[in-house]
Amino acid sequence: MAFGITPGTRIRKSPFFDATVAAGVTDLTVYNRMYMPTGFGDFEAEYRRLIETVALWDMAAERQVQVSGPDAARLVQMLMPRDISKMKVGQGRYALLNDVKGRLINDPVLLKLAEDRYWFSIADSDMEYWVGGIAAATGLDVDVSEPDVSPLAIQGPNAPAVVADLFGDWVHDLKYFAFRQADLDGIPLLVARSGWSKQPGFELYLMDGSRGTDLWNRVMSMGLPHGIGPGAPNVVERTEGDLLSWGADTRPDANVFELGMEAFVNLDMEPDFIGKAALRRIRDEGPKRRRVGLFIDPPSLNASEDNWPVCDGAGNTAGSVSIAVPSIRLERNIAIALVDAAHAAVGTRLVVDTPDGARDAMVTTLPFIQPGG
Ligand code: THG
Repeated sequence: MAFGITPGTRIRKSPFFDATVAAGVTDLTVYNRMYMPTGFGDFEAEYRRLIETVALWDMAAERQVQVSGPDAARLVQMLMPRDISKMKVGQGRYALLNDVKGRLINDPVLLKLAEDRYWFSIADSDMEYWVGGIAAATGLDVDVSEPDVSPLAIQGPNAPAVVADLFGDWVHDLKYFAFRQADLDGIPLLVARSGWSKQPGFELYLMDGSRGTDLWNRVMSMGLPHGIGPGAPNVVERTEGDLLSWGADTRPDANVFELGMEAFVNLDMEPDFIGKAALRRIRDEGPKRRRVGLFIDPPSLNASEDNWPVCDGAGNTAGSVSIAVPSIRLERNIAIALVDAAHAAVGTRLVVDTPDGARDAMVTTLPFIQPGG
């Protein structure tokens, strides 16, 4: 299928948009009502760059929702299924946000900028309305807004060397999701150890949207000796490594227990949070579905665009595929699926209804490839 995206003012351009066009972007998706680059014309080369050297990604569509003011920590804790009372300024946390029914509504990274200021760096759903609505309904003394902040990801085994060349050796001491304020020739930014890949990586949170091209070009030129090139979130690498893609791996009614993400939720802590009671019920009853890995029989498939149905051997619906791709490193078809708990045991034989016909499949453990593997 070949088609374009009709441009228009409803879709916002990233501060890095012009730079990615100059770098030869060929594919874009729409994410948080912004264009987001997904390819530069050679998928295999972009994958190799991420696994073997280093790639530069425009992640500005991971928009920031800022919570500031005297009650900021109280509001964040109401939303957040982990205890934030011990979180220090300069730390980040993976944040699985739930609604009152226990449905997972976003999976941002939470950054603590100050005792009274936090950012949620959000996935693809409208969190400013959610957070702002809760703030208004509770009457807490906070302001909820979108700051001028745009993440730029540097991902791959050579990412630490590139970021150290740019900022100094202190970057090696940053713990995962931790960040520090810095600047590059007067470009204000945060340096964070994070990014949506299983490779070593950093993100630069640009804090002046007029400097996007400057920052992109500066990182590119410093990265050239390290083999840097343009890239994007990689659907094969993320499937191999099992990074959750909210909206793809989830369903509108899916919860953290079904998704296998309950390690990031603390139902036994003292603070209450939205969804806690519902998630306790789900925990006690046991989740009805499970997110699982599948090996799908050859020949090689194209990446899935739809939730392909999954059936058991007798032809009964068992669930659906979230993403199926041909794994480049494993040289076989791999998939992530959401299936009824009865069909989730490792080794269970299932049938996937692909556009190329029915294919036998087998349930396996996630991730397909361990970090460093
Ligand atoms: N960058 C920024 N914001 C984002 C994303 C990003 N917001 C939305 C989305 N991506 C957030 N989703 C994830 C999911 C997983 C991880 C990071 C962002 C991740 N997880 C590690 C893992 O699974 O190994 C570690 C999790 C942990 O131990 O806490 O890296 O890409 N700015």
